Amino acid sequence: MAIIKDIKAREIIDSRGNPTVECDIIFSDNSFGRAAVPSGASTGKYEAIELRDNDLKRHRGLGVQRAIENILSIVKPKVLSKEFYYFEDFDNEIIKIDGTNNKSKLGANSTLSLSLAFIRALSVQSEKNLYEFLSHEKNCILPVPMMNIINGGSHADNNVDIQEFMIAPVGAPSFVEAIRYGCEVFHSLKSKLKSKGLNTNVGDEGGFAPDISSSKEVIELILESITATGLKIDSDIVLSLDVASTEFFENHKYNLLGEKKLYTSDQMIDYLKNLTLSYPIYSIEDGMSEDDWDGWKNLTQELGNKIQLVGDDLFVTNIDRLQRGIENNIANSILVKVNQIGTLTETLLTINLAKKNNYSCVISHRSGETEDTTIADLAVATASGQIKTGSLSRTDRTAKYNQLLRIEEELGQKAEYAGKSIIND
Ligand code: 2PG
Ligand code: MG
Repeated sequence: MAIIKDIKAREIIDSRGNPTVECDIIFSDNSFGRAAVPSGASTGKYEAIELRDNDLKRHRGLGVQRAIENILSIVKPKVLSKEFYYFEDFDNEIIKIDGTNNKSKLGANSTLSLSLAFIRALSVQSEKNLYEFLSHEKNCILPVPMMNIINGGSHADNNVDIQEFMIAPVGAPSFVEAIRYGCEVFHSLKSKLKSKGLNTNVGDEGGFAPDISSSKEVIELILESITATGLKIDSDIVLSLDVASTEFFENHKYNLLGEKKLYTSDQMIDYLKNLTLSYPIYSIEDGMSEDDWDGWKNLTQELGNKIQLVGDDLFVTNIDRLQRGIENNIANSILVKVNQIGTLTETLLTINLAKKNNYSCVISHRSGETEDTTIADLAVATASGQIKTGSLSRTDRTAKYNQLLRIEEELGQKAEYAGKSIIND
């Protein structure tokens, strides 16, 4: 049982130099939990509301002092000294205080920081690691990392249309080896880019961000880099994409500026289908836009039994949107981002619905991140089998991979790497 003795909240800085919310919760027995909130760039329009101050005199309007004030003046007086048995009780109290269906009163940045700080304090109180405390699974599954080694779209200042080109080391025997595969390919790719006179600076998620207008060319380069390390395409590493197509969906057309192509929904599906026929791509996220349900339906009919089709902007970790997807046979996988919905409890309900309906779950970071590693524990606790948390550079990304390395070490023989089990065949 938890009684909250104190709550603190502060403005900290995320990986893009923007303010975000950090919250501390202290129980009467001094158990302490701290959590910080991430922030997206290619946000879906159906996400819970991230409250910003819009005061142009501070942080270009991006300050989060109002969200912090909501924690301290609205939530704190209502939860202080109250008894909570389960974290769901605490989250439901916050959901009730907010009272809206998109967290627009308190801000999802304030509700999430409270929710995650609370669960952290609870796990400390029970003297368990977070993944252990949260887990109801028999198996301790370490997720396959989808490592985003080329950044494009709204995460980089280049002309690459597709937002994320990721490698997934499904053939590695363990998580630690999966990370080694990723690092070796990352460095191999860097040398390749250098040798071609291409830029090796990195984008928001720590992947390289060269100017290469053709997606096929990007993929070829990644495949060459894999081969150069001695690792095998397909048996060791497969590819995954986050097209983030909502970002370039205008007037019912997909406007690929880098490729200089303006596609209808059907043409976009053909384009994606061609990529999957030519390359070892096992997963495509947001191949279609958040409002193009017909396009999504056709894409699922065309590719849904061959590859994983992940809904990010489409589902926004929202149980109602996922339910609509399930009823209409749309997509077969969901991207899970805690800040899209604003509490851990709601996130877990969405994951449960996905699992019950054989939709896979990919636990995900945001492009704006902090040193908070909660999603690493969440991926193991839910046995989701997949995580995407950026490239093999930048501490905001590697912090999550490093946490998973620690978890694997601690689990020892009990740890099972998801590996090829995630591939749809
Ligand atoms: C995505 C995410 C994370 P953002 O689209 O999947 O990679 O990007 O956080 O900018 O929405
Ligand atoms: Mg996405």
